[in-house]
Amino acid sequence: MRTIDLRSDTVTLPTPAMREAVYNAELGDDVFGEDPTVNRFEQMAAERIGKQASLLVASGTMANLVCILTHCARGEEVILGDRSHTFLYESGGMSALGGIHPHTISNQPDGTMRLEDIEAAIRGPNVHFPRTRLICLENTHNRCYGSALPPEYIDAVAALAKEHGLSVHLDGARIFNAAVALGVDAKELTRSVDSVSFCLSKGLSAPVGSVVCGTSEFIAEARRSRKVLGGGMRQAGIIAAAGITALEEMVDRLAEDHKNARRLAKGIAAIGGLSIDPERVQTDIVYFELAGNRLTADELVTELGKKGIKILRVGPSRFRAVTHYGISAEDIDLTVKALGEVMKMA
Ligand code: TLP
Repeated sequence: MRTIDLRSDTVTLPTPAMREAVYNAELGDDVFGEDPTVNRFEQMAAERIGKQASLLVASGTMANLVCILTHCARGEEVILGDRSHTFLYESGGMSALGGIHPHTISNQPDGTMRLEDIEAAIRGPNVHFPRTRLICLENTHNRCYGSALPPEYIDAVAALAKEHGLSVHLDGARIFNAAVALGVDAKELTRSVDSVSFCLSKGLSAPVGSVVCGTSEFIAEARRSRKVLGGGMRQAGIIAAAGITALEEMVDRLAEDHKNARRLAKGIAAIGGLSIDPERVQTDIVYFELAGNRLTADELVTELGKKGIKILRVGPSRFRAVTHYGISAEDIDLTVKALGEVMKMA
C-alpha cells in the first residue's frame, strides 16, 4: 500500500536531479571557506533573497537561533508572536543558550501582530526593564493557517522598528511559498528586514539545510554564532549542492502544492463532522477540526493511518495536513475519500 504522508513538507525526499548534484558536487573544507559548492550556493541564496551575504546552517531552528544570538546580547528582549514557531517549537533556544528574553504578543489569525501591540511592547529606558532589541516575524506563518504576510505589512513593521532603533528578523522557513502565493518576488518580502532565515528541507525538497541572509557584516558575525553552536560544517557542499538544485528547480512548482492544498480543503469542507474554512488556505498548509465528538482525534489519525494516509494531530481536535512535492491531485482525492469513509464509520 502506498503511503500518502501529509504530516509535513519536511518529509519530502530529494529529487533525482538533487541526488545527481550531490554525487557530482565539488567539495572542500567550509570552515576554511574552501568549499566551492557552499560558496556558490551562499552567493546564489543571498541574491535570491536580496541580501549581501548568506550562511548555510543545519536547520531552521539553528537559522533562527543564529540570527537571534547575532542580533541580541544577554538580557535583551525579542518581541515575537505567541503562535510563532520560534516561541513554540524551538526548545526555548534563545533563553537556554543566549540568556535572551522572549516577549510574546498575540498573533492575529492571519499571522500578523498588530502594530499597536508591537509598539506597546517596546520597552522604555527604565532600569527595571530588559532592553528591547529585535522583532521577529514569520512568513508563511505555520500555526496561522500557513498565511502569507504581504510586503506592505512587513515594511510597516520594519518602519516601526527603525523608529525605535530595533532590528527585524524574518523566519522565512517557507518564504518562497509566501512569494508564490502572493505573486511577488521573494525580495519584496525581505527588502526591509535585517535578517532572513529560510529552509531548503521543506517545500523545496532538499534533504537538509537552512540559510541565514543579511548584510556581509551581519553574516560575518552569524558565522561566529554558528561556530559557537557547533554548526561549522566541513564538506558541506553535499548539502549545498541539493540547495542549488532546490533554488533552481523547486520554487515555481510550489504553486502546485498550493493548488492541491485548496483541493484538499474544499474536499474536507464537504465531509460531515469535519470543520474547515477553505478560504483561509493560501499555501501548502491545511488545518481542520473535528466538529463533533463522534470519534476522538487520535482515532481519526489511527483509522486514516490504516488506509495509508498520515496527518498530524496538533490539538485535542485539530489536525494539520501539508501538501508537497510527491503529492499529486490524485493523492488528494484519495485522502478526501478516505477521510469521508472514516467519518462515516464513526
Ligand atoms: N516546522 C516543522 C515542525 O517543527 C513543526 C513543520 O513540520 O512545520 N520555522 C518554521 C516556520 C517552521 O515551520 C519550522 C519547522 C522551523 C522554523 C524549524 O525548522 P527545522 O525543523 O529545520 O529546525
